Amino acid sequence: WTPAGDGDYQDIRYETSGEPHAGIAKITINRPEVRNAFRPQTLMEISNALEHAREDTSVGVVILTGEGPLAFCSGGDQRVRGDTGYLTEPGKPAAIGRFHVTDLQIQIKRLPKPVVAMVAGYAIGGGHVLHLVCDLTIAADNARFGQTGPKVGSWDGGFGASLLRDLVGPKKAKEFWLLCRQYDAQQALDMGLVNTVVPLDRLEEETVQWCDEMLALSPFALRLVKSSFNAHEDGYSGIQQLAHDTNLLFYASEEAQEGREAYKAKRAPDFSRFPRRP
Ligand code: 2NE
Repeated sequence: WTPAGDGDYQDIRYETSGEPHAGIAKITINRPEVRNAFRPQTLMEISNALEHAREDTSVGVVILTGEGPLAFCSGGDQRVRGDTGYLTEPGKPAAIGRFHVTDLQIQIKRLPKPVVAMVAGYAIGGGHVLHLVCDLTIAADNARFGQTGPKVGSWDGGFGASLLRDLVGPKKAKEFWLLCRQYDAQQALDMGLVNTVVPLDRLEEETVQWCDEMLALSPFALRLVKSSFNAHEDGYSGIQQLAHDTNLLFYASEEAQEGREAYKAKRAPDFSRFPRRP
């Protein structure tokens, strides 16, 4: 793994893979002293790294993970939780809170490349929702999953409810939120919450193998697969994404180019040579 991106991250590491596994970007939440809880800075850095991964045409798949074997992510850092959201400058009396994680969840879902959650240890609270919004989850056998919101006076009624419900069904999803229990890796696999469970010492090897398999496939087909799922889940915004993804392909056609060339040449477009497909 080679450091990449802006390079001056405080809360994360952003790295890209080399041969023979080139094409993978890895974002690691690096706050193991708080079980990789996120503060606004963490989320802004992940967002920045995702933007790098998106723009980097050598990257085909992104891994999101947490530093160390104890936690993927334990959600919002409760030490910087203010009365109006999470604070960027917790010491300041006039600090205004926000939920930066909302934008990040959407960014992960919209990223036109697969994002794989590589989970060792706890994926809890907002950290659990982060794995939900990833496209795939590879869990180590020590992984533990759960929501804690109602214990700490919070909840995520967006993706934390809807995606969880899609994955495990409404009764089980409500159990997560109404009881705040934790579930081990095997239970998570049995309920369809994760894609596979592997021994902790094989977690990265297995995740990289899954990434390599995706990297061998058509990148544009993967992009459309991802946006097809969003079209179903995200209403008009999801349809918009899929529509513009297909527009990318249409722009490459002579038919679309005839419209552009005619406009630039200030002449009427001639679409007569293009078939009206059955
Ligand atoms: C994750 C869990 C289950 C781990 O337990 P354990 O026993 O392995 O570790 P421990 O001792 O609890 O934690 C180690 C250190 O990390 C800190 C702890 O306070 C402790 O610090 P020290 O005592 O060593 O100083 N730590 C862990 N999680 C933290 C957190 N989220 N914020 C700040 N410090 C944290 C266990 O630690 C746990 O249950 N953690 C809390 C999980 C939680 O409730 N997260 C917030 C949910 S709300 C949320 O994420 C959210 C939302 O609902 C809506 C929008 C945005 C965010």
